[in-house]
Amino acid sequence: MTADPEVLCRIEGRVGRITLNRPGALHALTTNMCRHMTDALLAWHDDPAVELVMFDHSGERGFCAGGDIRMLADSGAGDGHEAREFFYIEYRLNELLFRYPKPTLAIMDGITMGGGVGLAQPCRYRLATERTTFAMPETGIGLFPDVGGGWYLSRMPHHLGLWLALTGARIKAADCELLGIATDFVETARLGDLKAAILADPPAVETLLTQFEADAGRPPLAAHQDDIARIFGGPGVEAIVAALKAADTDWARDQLKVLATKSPQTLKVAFRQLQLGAAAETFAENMATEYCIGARVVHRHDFLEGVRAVIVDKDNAPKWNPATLEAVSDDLLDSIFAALPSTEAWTPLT
Ligand code: QUE
Repeated sequence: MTADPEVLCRIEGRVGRITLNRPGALHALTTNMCRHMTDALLAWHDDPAVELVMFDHSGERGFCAGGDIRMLADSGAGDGHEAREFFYIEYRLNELLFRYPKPTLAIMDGITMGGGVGLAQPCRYRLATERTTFAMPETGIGLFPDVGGGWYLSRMPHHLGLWLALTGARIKAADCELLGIATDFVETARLGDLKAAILADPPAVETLLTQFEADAGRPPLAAHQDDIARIFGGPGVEAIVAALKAADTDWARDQLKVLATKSPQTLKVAFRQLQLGAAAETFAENMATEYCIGARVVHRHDFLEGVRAVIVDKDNAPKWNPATLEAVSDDLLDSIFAALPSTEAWTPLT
């Protein structure tokens, strides 16, 4: 380990504790961070000294903003090897967590987006605080809502997961509870005491969460869930846009404005991804599909342009190509979703 590791994996008491430690980049995940977390989880898998795994972050500024997308874009502009390697390792970690045999807990205190969602959602206990901001913002950079989005988002009630995927909406703790994204709400100020209590007595985690649980308040999304259920239950992205136009409400106009800023290609990719994810029989099957998508979209214009506009130049004015939903053909989508040769396909850890 270097003097300042990007992720800290150690045993404290009877808890395997993983602390994201890349505060300068909002703990955005690198390939090496994913490798280290995987190694720790494999080492703890059959170690009786570890009774629970806890994910948290160092510093103040949020749990995890996503992945190292500058690296992904640099790689995608070339041969894409590093980008595919990142997805391969990250998705193996996501899938390992999904079927991990010990209780797992993630503390989503602050920004929890993209790659951070992939760590938190497979955990049994998912804590939100008043500082939690959750989103899958990838349609805004021409990527796609990966790390299991096809599985989790398509299983949320009332098509709310598709709404999250397409709009990239940021939601707070009460909405996270409404959608099942968070299992518990705890005030940030009490997290230190809660963590200490869990580290001291991991089998008591359920009791402790009940003791520390606070009220997240009313979920603002409840006011829109019927509209979302009706409109986002449409048969495709164009149908959803048409239904929003027909709805003729301030809320619907706001959704249209948001969707108009997103990559048309990614909107259609995400729609198909969630359809396939809903039908997937296993999480691993879903991740193999997402890996196909990832291997293709990192090379495409919209991802390179999205990262330029949002992350590099910060002009927030990406020029998408194709520029309209109508111009995103089924042939293009088929090429993005086509199975990889078996020697290149994603497989879960054994
Ligand atoms: C979509 C994304 C990401 C994003 C913004 C999007 C993402 C990501 C970051 C990010 C933010 C702040 C940082 C950083 C990365 O932003 O994945 O290093 O300091 O990691 O619209 O998918």
